[in-house]
Formats: sequence, C-alpha cells, structure tokens
Amino acid sequence: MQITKYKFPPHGDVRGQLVAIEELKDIPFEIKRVYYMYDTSEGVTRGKHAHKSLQQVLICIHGKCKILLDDGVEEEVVSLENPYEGLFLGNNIWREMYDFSPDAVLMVLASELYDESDYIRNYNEFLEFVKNSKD
Ligand code: T46
Repeated sequence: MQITKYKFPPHGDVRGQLVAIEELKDIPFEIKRVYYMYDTSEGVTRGKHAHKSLQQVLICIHGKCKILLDDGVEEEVVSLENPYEGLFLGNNIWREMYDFSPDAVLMVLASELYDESDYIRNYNEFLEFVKNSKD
C-alpha cells in the first residue's frame, strides 16, 4: 500500500513555529471542511469505517496517535506525532485511529462536506466495495 505523508515546512523564527497549508498546493484537494478531535478517552479506537469518495489529510497538531490503514489487502500503521506532518487518506481505505495521548488533538482537512451516505461502516461491505471498484 502506498502511504503518502506530507512534511509541511514550519516557518520558524525566534517567536516559534507556524505551519501554513494551502489547498491544491500543499495538499491535492480543495478544503471544504475542517474538523478535529480532542479529549479522546483512554483506550478508545475511533474511525472503523471507509469512505466512498472523500479525501482527507490527518494532522496530529498536538500530542500523538496512531492510524491503521487497510486497503482490503494489506494493513499499515502510521504514527502521527508532529504538528508539521500530514497523512493523506484517500477513499477506499478502512481507517482506525487509536493510541491517542491524553493531550492529542487530531485535525482533519477534508475534500467534501459531511455526508453520512459516503461512509462504509461495515467491514464486509468495505471489502465488497473495494472488490467492485477494481472490476
Ligand atoms: C474519518 C475519521 C478520520 C459531524 O457532524 N460532522 C463532521 O464533519 C464529522 C466528521 C462528524 N460529525 C458527527 C457525526 C457523529 O455524530 O460527529 C460525530 C462523530 O463522528 P464519527 O463517529 O464519524 O467520528 P470518527 O472519529 O469515528 O471519524 C472521523 C470522520 O467521521 C471520518 O470521516 O475519516 O474521523
């Protein structure tokens, strides 16, 4: 599975760091939505779904967490622990977010507005969807 991880250059000076992300330049889509999760309870796994068409970039802007990506054939685990790193998550990828540190803030840049009909929440349906997408 190809994993795309971005390293956004921090504009650092004596005052500290600043990261800027521009749509279609630093990431490959127009940003229609931004959301973030924080105060994640210990031991929790979030996600456990895939998307039919949504593209996203995940950035752990504080603390750390792990992301499991599953394309229906293989699995990879990516650690996010730097505020200047982004993980691209395309459609057709089952994702699970876990091992959140208590101070973790996971921010997500998304290519589309929220649409429940884009979610695949059942793993067997996901496998079927991936299989049909390849036909
Ligand atoms: C994804 C992973 C990485 C909204 O009302 N608007 C939104 O834009 C989002 C993302 C969620 N919600 C509501 C829907 C649920 O009642 O917030 C609640 C929690 O959402 P969900 O259980 O889907 O959250 P996660 O952390 O399991 O998944 C989220 C995204 O939903 C998903 O697209 O790829 O983060």
